[in-house]
Amino acid sequence: MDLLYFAPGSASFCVHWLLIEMGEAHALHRVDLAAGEQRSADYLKLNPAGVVPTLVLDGEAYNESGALLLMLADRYPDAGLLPPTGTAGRNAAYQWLVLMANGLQPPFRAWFYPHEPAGEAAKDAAKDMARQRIEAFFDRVEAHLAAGGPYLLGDRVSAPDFFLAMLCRWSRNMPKPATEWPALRGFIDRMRARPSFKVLCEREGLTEWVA
Ligand SMILES: N[C@@H](CCC(=O)N[C@@H](CS)C(=O)NCC(=O)O)C(=O)O
Repeated sequence: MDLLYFAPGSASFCVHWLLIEMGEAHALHRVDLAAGEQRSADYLKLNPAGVVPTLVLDGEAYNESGALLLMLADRYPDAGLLPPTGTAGRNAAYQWLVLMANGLQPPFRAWFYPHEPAGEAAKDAAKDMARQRIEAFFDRVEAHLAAGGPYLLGDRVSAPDFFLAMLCRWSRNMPKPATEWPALRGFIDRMRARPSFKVLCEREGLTEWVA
């Protein structure tokens, strides 16, 4: 059975969500981030970066939430969460996932771990830069969704949407949360309305940013 190492509300959120959305049986291991379990010798064997998520498929451990979404969509094609290989839709799915993993997730990491880019003394500057990069990215997604939404690939939900919704949720306590962009707000409301989202929040014990 697929096994997900997760921590509530973290980067594992979108992977857990997809497993629930697809209705696939899976086991969960909750990683105690506060206790530093992610840096234990046993966990580092599964995830050398010492972060969640890790997904174990057929006995192999895999890392990187964006990549895990693609693996799951390929593994369970009946869920229809990626367009067929070689089509423009599939190309757009790769583009958006890599774009978000490169351009949106890293400034969130800097926002939540502001000492990492340049040390404790530069935390405020790191947060300010992170906020600007996140807002600029939301501007870009807003224009895209307004022109061709309501989802990233148009009228059908796909794996990258679960990644985007997770990242939007991370902005909920920022000065300008994703819900302040109108097309993004519509997207967020659609994603929050999915029955799988309710189940996910219940399973992870989350009460914030629940529809
Ligand atoms: N790019 C990685 C990022 C993973 C990541 O930064 N996870 C955070 C939680 S959102 C984590 O495990 N933090 C604990 C730590 O860094 O000690 C992914 O998407 O899988």
